Amino acid sequence: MVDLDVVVVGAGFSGIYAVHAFRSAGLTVKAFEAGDGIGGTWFWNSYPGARCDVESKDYSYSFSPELEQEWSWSERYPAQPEILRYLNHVADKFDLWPLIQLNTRVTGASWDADAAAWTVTTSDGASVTARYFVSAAGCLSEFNVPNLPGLDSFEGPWYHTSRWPKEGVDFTGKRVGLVGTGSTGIQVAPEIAAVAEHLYVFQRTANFAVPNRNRPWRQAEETEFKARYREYREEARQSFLGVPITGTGRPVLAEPPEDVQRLFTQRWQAGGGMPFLGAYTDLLVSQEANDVVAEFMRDRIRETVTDPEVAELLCPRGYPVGAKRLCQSDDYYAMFNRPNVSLVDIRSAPIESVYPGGVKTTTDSYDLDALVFATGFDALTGALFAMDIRGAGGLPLRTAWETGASAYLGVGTAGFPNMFMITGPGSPAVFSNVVLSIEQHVEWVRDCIIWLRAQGHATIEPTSSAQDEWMAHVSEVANATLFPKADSWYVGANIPGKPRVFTSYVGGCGPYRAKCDEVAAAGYAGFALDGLT
Ligand code: N01
Repeated sequence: MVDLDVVVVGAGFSGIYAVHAFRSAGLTVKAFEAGDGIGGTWFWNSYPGARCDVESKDYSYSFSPELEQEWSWSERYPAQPEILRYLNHVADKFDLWPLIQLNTRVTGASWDADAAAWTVTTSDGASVTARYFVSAAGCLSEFNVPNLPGLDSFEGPWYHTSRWPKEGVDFTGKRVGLVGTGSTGIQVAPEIAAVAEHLYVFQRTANFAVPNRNRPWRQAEETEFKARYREYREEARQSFLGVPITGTGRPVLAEPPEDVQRLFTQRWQAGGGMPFLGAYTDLLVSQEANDVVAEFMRDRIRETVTDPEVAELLCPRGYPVGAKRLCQSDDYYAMFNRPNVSLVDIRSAPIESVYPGGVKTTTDSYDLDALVFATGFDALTGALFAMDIRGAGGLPLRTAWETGASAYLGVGTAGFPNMFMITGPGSPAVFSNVVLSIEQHVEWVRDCIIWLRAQGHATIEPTSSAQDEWMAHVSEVANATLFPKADSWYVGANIPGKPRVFTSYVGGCGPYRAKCDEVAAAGYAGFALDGLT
């Protein structure tokens, strides 16, 4: 006797929609969530300044026209507290709370071939069995703190942005060190600088950031937009990024330079990263084209930051724009004009150690009262490896993916029957408006389970050959772009010892959706059913 049809790991955007979709399809389902609230990324990353870089009208569920009509976003880009309120509203509206167990981490899951079911163990010492095991644990969940000698001896408090104290932190009058200048560091820095006595930004790699131009979402604009929401969502589903973007459709290298400057200036003034990189067709595939946009952006930094030496240090070099996630901020670069902010170059003089009163680099010491790490995540695989997942024959997922993650369409992996991943490796998730990707994955998995039941199949798993073929395609598409060309979490370069593999599908959401639909229409081609190929 199996307890449930489906166990879902996590109650972020993915898990919340998964429990709703599965229950609506008549399946018994339960989600386990480690946090004491729902929201996933938006629950944990409550640091000051946390805000989504996808517009609120896009970064929201599309599955319920009623929900999208009744919910009003207050700003163009939603801040973390508002997204969390939205997700709690969704859970209330669709009565999802009975399906979610909070404060419970999934510690392991193992496949029992005889029972054709998963046994899932949780941090409260309990276990439950289910026909299907669905990880909705997120791509950026396992946070990463650098292994700095002496960190234990630091006398002040230290924080990782992804585990921010819910009661907040008061940096007033404090000397604060911030390590990390990715999307998170760039958001939190101006907030700390506004109150701290002094902020030291320890920069290993300078990052590109475009302005947000965040502003309130006006009532008239909202009403007008909501009148064509359905049409817009359909366009988004078929689009490349999950957000319809209008580009010129032409390569930048074929354009007169003054036209290029005019268009980039317009898009810089309008704000947002996607329209900027989507302006021309070759920006993410040709280094020469990418250099044009990089130089435009470096010019904006030089124009903003008054100290030319600091400006030069802030100018990113050595990797293409977009190969690390393009950051968005209205005030990061200008923050360096404040007298209480110093930029510390830890590329040329790395951090050597932490001492009780501060941080020592190879050339200087910095006395600090508090330290903030915005040092990112063990992305894509970290949350999966944090659970002891064992597939057919007891094979640990860690072993199966020793040389890099591999999954068919990003939803399933060979040797792990009846296990699905929402936004897994090999999917376009992190290169898209992830909410639309999540909906597509969840609906595909839901339809697959319904089909399996209707056809009387007990198990499904990808064949190794279909998986290898898909991952070869993922690599081929990625290698035709500049995306793999930076040391970023996209390739696992931020985690010492992690295999360097680019596992995201950058062929676009629309084509990916079409491929998934084609596989389903062909009776789940590339999957073995009931253990048979
Ligand atoms: O993490 P990151 P993040 N010593 O990995 C540095 C999403 N997100 O949390 O570049 C010194 O990008 C590291 O330096 P380097 C978004 O998808 C979205 O900022 O490796 N420094 C880098 O500067 C994003 O991409 C939003 O040389 C060390 C930083 O820490 C993803 O989350 C907001 C170090 C890590 O940058 C992750 O962003 C926030 C070390 N040992 C996040 N280790 C929005 O929607 C790492 N670093 C706006």
